[in-house]
Order: sequence, then C-alpha cells, then structure tokens
Amino acid sequence: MTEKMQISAVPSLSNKTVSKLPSDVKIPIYDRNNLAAGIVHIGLGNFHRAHQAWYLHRLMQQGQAHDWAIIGAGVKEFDEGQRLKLLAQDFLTTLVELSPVGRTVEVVGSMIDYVPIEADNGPLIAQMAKPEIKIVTLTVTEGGYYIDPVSKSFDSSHPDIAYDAAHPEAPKTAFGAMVAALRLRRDSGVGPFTCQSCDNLQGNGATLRQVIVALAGLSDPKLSKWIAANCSFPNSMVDCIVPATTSKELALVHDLGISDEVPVTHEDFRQWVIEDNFVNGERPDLAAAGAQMVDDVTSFERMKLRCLNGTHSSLAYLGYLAGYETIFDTVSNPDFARYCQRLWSAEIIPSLNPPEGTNLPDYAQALFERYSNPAIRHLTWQIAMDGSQKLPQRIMETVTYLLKNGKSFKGLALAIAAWIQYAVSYTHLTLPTKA
Ligand code: CS2
Repeated sequence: MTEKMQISAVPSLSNKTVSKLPSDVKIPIYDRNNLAAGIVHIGLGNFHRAHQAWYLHRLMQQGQAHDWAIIGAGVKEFDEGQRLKLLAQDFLTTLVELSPVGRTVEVVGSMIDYVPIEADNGPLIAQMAKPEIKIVTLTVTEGGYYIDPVSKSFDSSHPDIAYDAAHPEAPKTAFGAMVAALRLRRDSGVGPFTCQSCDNLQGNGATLRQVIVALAGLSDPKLSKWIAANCSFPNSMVDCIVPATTSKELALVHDLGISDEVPVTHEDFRQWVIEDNFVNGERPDLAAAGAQMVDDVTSFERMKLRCLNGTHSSLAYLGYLAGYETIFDTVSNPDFARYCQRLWSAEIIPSLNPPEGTNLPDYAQALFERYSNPAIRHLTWQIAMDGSQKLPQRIMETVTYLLKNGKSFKGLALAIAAWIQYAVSYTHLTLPTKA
C-alpha cells in the first residue's frame, strides 16, 4: 500500500468519526451539543490545548462545567490557518501523553468554536462582549505583552499600541480587543469579565492588568479606571512540557489511527496553581480537575520559573551549542546532568522560599526525571527562542539574588555566556520549520 493510500484510509477527526477511533483512544463521553461557551481563549497554541483545554475537558468528562466551554481566538492573520484546521475537525484536539513507559491518547472536546479572524478584530470583540463570557484567557508568549522585561514598563510607544490607542474600536492587539469588549460591556451593563493570563511569566495576571489598564488609559481614562476597579486578573503558575508538533509527531498520531492535522504531544505531568480571584467568584471548579486554587501564587511561580525554566534555558543553549537536538539528549550526557543538578543545589534552590509543603530538592529531582523522559522530543532550539524575553525571570532574578548575597553564580553565568554565544552565532540561521 502506498503512503497516500494509507493516509486516506484513516478518516479525518470530527464529531462523526470520533466514536470510530481505535478503542484505546479516550474520547469525550459528554454530549458536545450540550456545551455552552463561558471562556474566550486568545492564542490557540499547543500549550493551551494540552493544559487549560485539558482541565476543562477533564471537568466535562466528570459531568461538570458544561457551560464553561472554550471559544478559541487569535489576532494575527496567520492564526487563520490554525482556525481552518480546527474547524475542519469540529475543534477536537488529539492529545498524546508520552510517559517513559508508554503513551495514552485522548481526544479533547472542550473547545466549541473559533472566532473568525478579521483585521479590526470585530468578531472577537463581539464574542467577548456577550454576557455568557465570564473569563477571557490568553497565551500570547512571554514577549507578547509590550512590557520591557527588565524595567517592567509598558511600551506605549510601540507601533501596535499606538495604533490601538488611535483606533480603540478597531484594534490590532489582543489587549486592544479586550479593552474594546470591556467598553461595550460597561456601556451595555453586562459588566466586567475576568482577564486571566496563562503565560509563563512571574505575576502574569499583574502584567496583564498593567497592559490592559495602561492601554485603555491611552484612549479612555474613565474606562481604564472602570477596568481597574471591576475586572480581576488572577496570577497563575502553569506547567506542562509540550514540544512543538513536527512531521514526526504528525506521523506518530497517524500511526495511532487518527487523522488530526494539529495534534499535540505532551509529558505525563501538569500543574496549574491559580490565584482564586475571579469576577463575582464565577469560574469552573478547576480544583476538581486537579488545579490548585490558592490565595497567593508568588512562591509557586518563582519556584517553577527558576527551577524548571532556568535550567531548561541553560540546558537549551549549552545543549544546542554542544550539538544536542533535545533536552533528553542533553541530560543524557553525565556532564550536563551534573551541571543541571549543581545549578539547582548550589545556585537556584538557595535563592528560593518554597511554597508551603514543598521540598525543593524533591521538586528538582522530579524535574530531572521529567527531562529524562526519552519519549519527549523537546527541541533545544525551541526553548532557546526569545531568550531576551525569557532570561530575566528565569535566570537573571536568581543571579541578582546571588549577587546581593555575595554568593557564586558561575553555573548561571555559563548559561548566560551560552545564550550570548548562541545569539551571536546562530540566530541568522533558518530554524527548522514546523510541520
Ligand atoms: C520551555 C517552556 O519553551 C520553553 O521555553 O522552557 O515552554 C517549558 O516547557 C514550560 O514552561 C513547562 O511548563
């Protein structure tokens, strides 16, 4: 049989075909026709679908949260390609969980629509203005917030922001669209929504608040005050290792008997710690799906960003320069493994106050086991991207602490040197293209 014939033998993923998937594939057991939207999510990358969308799906599998389905959204022209692929498969996503001992496959159905992408973001603004939408969540990457990572000031002179300030009813950015929707909701009496960042940043909610309030202030100071007084911006710590989908992951999913154009692979670990601060307390019962609802996430965020992302970036630059393709390949070299362990024990852990009940050496050991998962092909160049946006919270804050306390930071200094070497030598190269 030719490869083409084999591909066409697998029916495309959709509501109609989902029940015909191989019997070991877990599928939604709830009636997707009975779901109603409660959340708009902007930024439909792999991370969102392996993390937040899974938590909601888990609740739906338990017979809950049927009015908290997700409407997907994007603000960039290139998001249209993703929208069309998901539309063709009724917004279903195949998640392949890769553990060191095997894999489990699950089709997630918590997303029920994806707003058409238009230059003035009209459909997105109209969707967010609807009364049933109680929460708007985002994953727009660390660098997507128009905040200087070092001074932490809002870049109001950025051309996108200047454009949104001049065209508040037809903005370009996700933040401009949220401000426009909040204006409609204030004027119509629908009221505020919760604005929840799911990006990997220290104080992601506070950062989102800073951006939204400042941006609104550029065109409508009264609205800015109303948003500051009425919306909530919970901080959260998000965690799941989710590699990019390349032709290898596509082939894996196809071999499993599923024809999904945009599947996601991820590790067998997830964590979501959320500050319990939602407008009118309205939110899904995420704790029932394993999320931790807490009063203050600061120590969780700091622990995760410094211990996980700090070593991830260090291994990514040094590993890439040493010719390693993945984090697994890098930590399989005993020298890099020792380097990583030393970063934790000598530099990172001493800089942290752990969240109550957490033992940091155990946390680090669990991270090392996650990095050593041979099934996860997390590419060093993928983690190396956007270093100038990532390193401040991942590495520089630890270095600042160590400097202030007169302690050595030579392991992290080596990581910074590797970043410089990587940036100088390799950023002119064409990176491998995603499938
Ligand atoms: C990684 C993160 O790509 C990267 O920069 O360090 O995406 C990492 O996999 C996640 O933060 C894990 O939760």
